[in-house]
Amino acid sequence: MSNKKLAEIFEEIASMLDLEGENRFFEVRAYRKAAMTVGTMQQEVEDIYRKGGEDALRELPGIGKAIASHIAEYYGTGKIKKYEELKRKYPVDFTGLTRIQGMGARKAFKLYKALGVKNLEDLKKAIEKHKVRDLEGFGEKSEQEIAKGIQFLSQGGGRMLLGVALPVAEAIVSQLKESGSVDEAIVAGSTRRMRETVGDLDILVISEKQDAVEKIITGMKEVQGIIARGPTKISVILKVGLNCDFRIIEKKSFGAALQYFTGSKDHSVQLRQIAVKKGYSLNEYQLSGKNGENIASRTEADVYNRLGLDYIEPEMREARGEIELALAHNLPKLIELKDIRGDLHSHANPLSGVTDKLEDVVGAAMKLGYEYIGITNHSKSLYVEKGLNDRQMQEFFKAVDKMNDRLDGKIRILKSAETDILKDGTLDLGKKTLEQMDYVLAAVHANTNMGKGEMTKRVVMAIEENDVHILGHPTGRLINKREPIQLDLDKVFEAAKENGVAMEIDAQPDRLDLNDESVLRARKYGLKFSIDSDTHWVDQMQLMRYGVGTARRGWLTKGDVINSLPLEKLLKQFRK
Ligand code: DGT
Ligand code: CA
Ligand code: CA
Repeated sequence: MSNKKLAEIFEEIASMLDLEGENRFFEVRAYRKAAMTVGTMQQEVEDIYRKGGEDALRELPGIGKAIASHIAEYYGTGKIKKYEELKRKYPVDFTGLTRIQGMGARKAFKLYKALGVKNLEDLKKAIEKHKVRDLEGFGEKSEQEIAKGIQFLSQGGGRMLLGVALPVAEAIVSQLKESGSVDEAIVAGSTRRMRETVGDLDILVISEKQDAVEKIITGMKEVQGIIARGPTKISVILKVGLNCDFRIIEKKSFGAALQYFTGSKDHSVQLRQIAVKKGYSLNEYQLSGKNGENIASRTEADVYNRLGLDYIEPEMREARGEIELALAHNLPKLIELKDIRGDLHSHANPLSGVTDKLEDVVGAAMKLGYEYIGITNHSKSLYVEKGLNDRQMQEFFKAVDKMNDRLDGKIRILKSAETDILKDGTLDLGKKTLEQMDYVLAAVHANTNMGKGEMTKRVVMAIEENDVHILGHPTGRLINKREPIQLDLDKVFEAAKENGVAMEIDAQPDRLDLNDESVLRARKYGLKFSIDSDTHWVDQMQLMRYGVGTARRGWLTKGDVINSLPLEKLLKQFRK
């Protein structure tokens, strides 16, 4: 059984315990953390359990004795008794319903008690009959917002987060490579382009042993079953709920095929038009000359170059003007993961009980070879995150100073905070606290329903009136879950440019905020960016690559990104 299912169960247990009353706070936290750990892990929890038992499970962050025994129970009996018992009392599909923006478990349970709504289908019907607006605590506006939320969900339906899909694709590719029956295997399609969500996986395989390849594919634990097979293509459905197309190709067509199946479709259409103008033709086998002769097919670079273009990185292939730049030999040199020298958004809140300890976060940053790690705990008004007040912040900074002394320059911990931007555009921490920081990261968290004018004023004010250095997750969106706050981004970019404030690209796979299109737009203002993992526990530091992918989709170079600077230069920039 998949990690995802297990994570959903823990998340539901947390929600139901939360409904049981205030005194379950710590239990709720524990199950939430377990859900996060399991839901974002690359390895299968089942494998860990089968190999190392409960002891191995307890080595994982946030998995204590009780939860380890639930996991064992689950893989032993297929059930978790505690979950089943709670579910009898709360027979509601919290997982499905809470995907709607603004719908927490509490609201969902209210709808169940009042209207018998158990799942999304029931809720849709209740809304069509306008039954929700008459409930206490809901009203007409709230009914409309729920309807909007449901629609928003259905538009994104079927596309999976890159952060979930890419690790699966990589696991499949490495099994193919290790099998000995293939010469090459590579991920293509939207996954290779690092699109924030993917419709299906596309994997190219060079092999002359089609039967062997098919056998390997059907034997993989990720694969649920075959949907279709032809002479060069096998389509399967994966257990994660995604389809995967395998294309088996010949070595000599590798470049042409990789170009074709990486897409995007619009990019490839433009490329073919260029071929046609030259009297050539281009398909998934080769670039053909006037007499049908093969003039390029082995590598992608050959194909682009023979058409008179420079090689275009996959992340840029979206028909957004990259073809013109490639023709003019004027493509930007995109930033790479190895250019990142530190992370400027991470959490290590000593009070939260959810985030990892400071020394663990710092240790993980050192393992990645970072020169610096900025710790940005939440500020006080975010009480659900146990945000720190001024005094607690200052105490935390003292602890950071001490640790910096001990570290003796091996890595530098930077003092900061994810300071809440309040409703009126002021910041949630005092001037004295702000002055003690190496830099200030500020972000909107509460009162997110403001209209566009008001919200823009709030954010612009925060940028102009304060010494802010980074605007954190500028739009607040959660992909397929929560719509962005209403913001006139051009006004924000202008103010940010004027005041030297960097825009964040938050690398959490469900955020990717700013998104690729907004990055592309912000880039025109000559703004700087900070690509951050927003780590809540150390495993998440690995998420940086999704932020870099988004930056590359927005055409950013190393020079555009402040956390590619060496420490001294970065600090100098912050002091300006
Ligand atoms: P997705 O799966 O919706 O996230 O997006 P893609 O880009 O992976 O699209 P998909 O899986 O339908 O096709 C994979 C690639 O194959 C696509 O990027 C370009 C190529 N392709 C598919 N259909 C066509 C087509 O009709 N014409 C051309 N030129 N290329 C196509
Ligand atoms: Ca695809
Ligand atoms: Ca496909």
